Amino acid sequence: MKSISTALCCSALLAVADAHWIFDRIVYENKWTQPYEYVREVSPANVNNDLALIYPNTDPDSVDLRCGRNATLGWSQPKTAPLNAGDSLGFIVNLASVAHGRMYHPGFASAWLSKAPSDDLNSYLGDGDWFKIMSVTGRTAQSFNTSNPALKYDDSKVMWGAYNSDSWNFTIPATTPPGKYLVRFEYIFPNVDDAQFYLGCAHIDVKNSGTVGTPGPLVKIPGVYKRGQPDVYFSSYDYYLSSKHIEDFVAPYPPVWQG
Ligand SMILES: *[C@@H]1O[C@H](CO)[C@@H](O)[C@H](O)[C@H]1NC(C)=O
Ligand SMILES: *[C@@H]1O[C@H](CO)[C@@H](O)[C@H](O)[C@H]1NC(C)=O
Ligand SMILES: *[C@@H]1O[C@H](CO)[C@@H](O)[C@H](O)[C@H]1NC(C)=O
Ligand SMILES: [Cu+2]
Repeated sequence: MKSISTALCCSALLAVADAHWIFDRIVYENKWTQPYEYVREVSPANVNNDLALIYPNTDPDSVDLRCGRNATLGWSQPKTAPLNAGDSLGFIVNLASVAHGRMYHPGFASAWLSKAPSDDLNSYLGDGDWFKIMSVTGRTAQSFNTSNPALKYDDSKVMWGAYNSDSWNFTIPATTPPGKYLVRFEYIFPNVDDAQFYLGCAHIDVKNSGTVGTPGPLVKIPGVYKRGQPDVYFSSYDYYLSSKHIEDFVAPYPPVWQG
């Protein structure tokens, strides 16, 4: 009996840990770049196992909510990607995750920008203003193809648009003011108790010789979420099992800047 319950305990624990990931690469000029080439490197969690690197953040008040664990500075000195306002960019799930390089949990994703006060992105703490430039809740044309009849998909999960994708692409708004920015990708696996935040930040240099807008609303990270707020701390199954519809789910504040 004892050995059976031990086996159950540990394989279950492993399955949970397996389900984590980080965003370690960007899609730049339509190509998959290398891990940490443009993305700030993160540090493993202080837990004694191999999957510590991809352990998610569950503390909405932590500075690690900005760019991942120990990544408020660009200590790994990633490259800065020059691009034009209006160009597309993407973030990619790390391959080493046992989640097989995919966003394994049902949930919702977003992308954000914060302009550095100087030209030195590595020293920018990300403690300035942030605005949201993309939000995906339900399925879009970019969501993974579920129509292969040989594969059985869980309807309660595939209704979330970025679920099971290996990457997600978006556009830097056409009227983004020029400058050096942190671009942040966030995937939230909502939970009643401990919502999980999956994060990554890359360094970009936005050129814009055309019309320049006024980004907003502006928020601070951390500060943008409060533990227990109902649009983060809920069960993703609520939108499947109850009369709620995914189309009615409104991602947490702030709304996307329509620049
Ligand atoms: C994002 O763009 C890259 C490069 O074109 C592509 O390989 C990838 O499949 C795209 N991701 C999605 C989810 O469509
Ligand atoms: C955390 O970041 C600092 C730079 O701020 C770096 O020197 C250190 O190696 C990092 N810690 C870990 C555990 O990687
Ligand atoms: C999705 O997959 C189905 C079956 O595998 C295929 O027939 C269809 O063309 C695919 N759709 C897209 C948009 O790739
Ligand atoms: Cu997980």
